[in-house]
Amino acid sequence: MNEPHLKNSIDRAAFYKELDTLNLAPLWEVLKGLVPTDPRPFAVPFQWSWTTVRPHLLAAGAAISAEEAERRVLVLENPGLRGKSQITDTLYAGLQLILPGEIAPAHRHTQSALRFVLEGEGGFTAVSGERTTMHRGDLILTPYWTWHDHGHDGVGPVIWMDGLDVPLVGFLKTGFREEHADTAQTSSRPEGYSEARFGSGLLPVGHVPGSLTSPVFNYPYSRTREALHKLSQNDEADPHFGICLRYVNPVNGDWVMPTLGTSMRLLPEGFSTRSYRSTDSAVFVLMEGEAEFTAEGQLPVTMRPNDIFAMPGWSRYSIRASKGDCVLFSFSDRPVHEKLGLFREDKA
Ligand code: GTQ
Repeated sequence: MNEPHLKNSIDRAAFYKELDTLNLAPLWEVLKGLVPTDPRPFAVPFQWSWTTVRPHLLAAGAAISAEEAERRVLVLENPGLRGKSQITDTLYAGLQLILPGEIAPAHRHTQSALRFVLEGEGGFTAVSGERTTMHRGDLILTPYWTWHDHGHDGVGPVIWMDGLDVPLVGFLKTGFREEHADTAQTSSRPEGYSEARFGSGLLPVGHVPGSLTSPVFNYPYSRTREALHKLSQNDEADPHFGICLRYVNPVNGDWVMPTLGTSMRLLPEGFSTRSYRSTDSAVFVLMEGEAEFTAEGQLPVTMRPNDIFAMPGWSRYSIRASKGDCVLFSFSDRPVHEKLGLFREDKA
């Protein structure tokens, strides 16, 4: 063989083949892709319409029980990531259905999960021995490695969106899961205990956090909504975010979970946000009003209540409150970007 230091003097194809047999590869063939000039998500901006999806979720209720399924969920699969159970390059989201009398059995896993409630009354989640009742618009947390089961004491279907950091935990190969010995946990504390202890602007003196997740595990919509409306009577809407509040871990002021950040915004009727992009990818759920989402390279789409929109990282978008005051929930992987010094935003 020729001496490799004599540049361009050897047959490159044969050389690469020889490298390949040794589990070696030339960086210069892939460098620009490995270290891109800017982020290139596989995910595309995409909307799921509630009126289209809901009947199929109810059909899943006829196809399988919550107990057999363990979690009866239709995964929201981004068209750019089919077959991977991902709504964006870093996030998982699904729509979960529970019917009266059913139990989604207790388990725990290292993935962090949030529930954003969309429909129904009487559903509940139990986390670490405490139940919380679900109402539309509530944000409920199941911190990593905590036992949780879901149930339903009321009538009619209960539906919520699950948001998890499954792709992130999968990439890090840090996924663990256990099934609980009992289908449902027994309550060890009364409902409302965590709210009294951590969610009333008060903290127990000497509290030592046992987790990176907020100990407030239900952030009720009634309070979030009231806060936004009160602010909207006084404050100017931010040009990029409108009236926007993030959910906070009262123990440390951080986002509610180490990997997932959540916020709720109000856009007054007719308000248009200025064009924005950031490195984190996000999932939006419209709560009230109607909004027109315009994402880079796409025609505007109309979002109606309970519609869901996936926004890949570093994609430009703007949002217009096209009918009524618009209330919009979102979650994203921003806390991870911030902790790693990778968060960037670009405000036009
Ligand atoms: O409710 O625990 O959508 O473990 C995916 C995985 C929901 C849950 C999902 C889960 C759950």
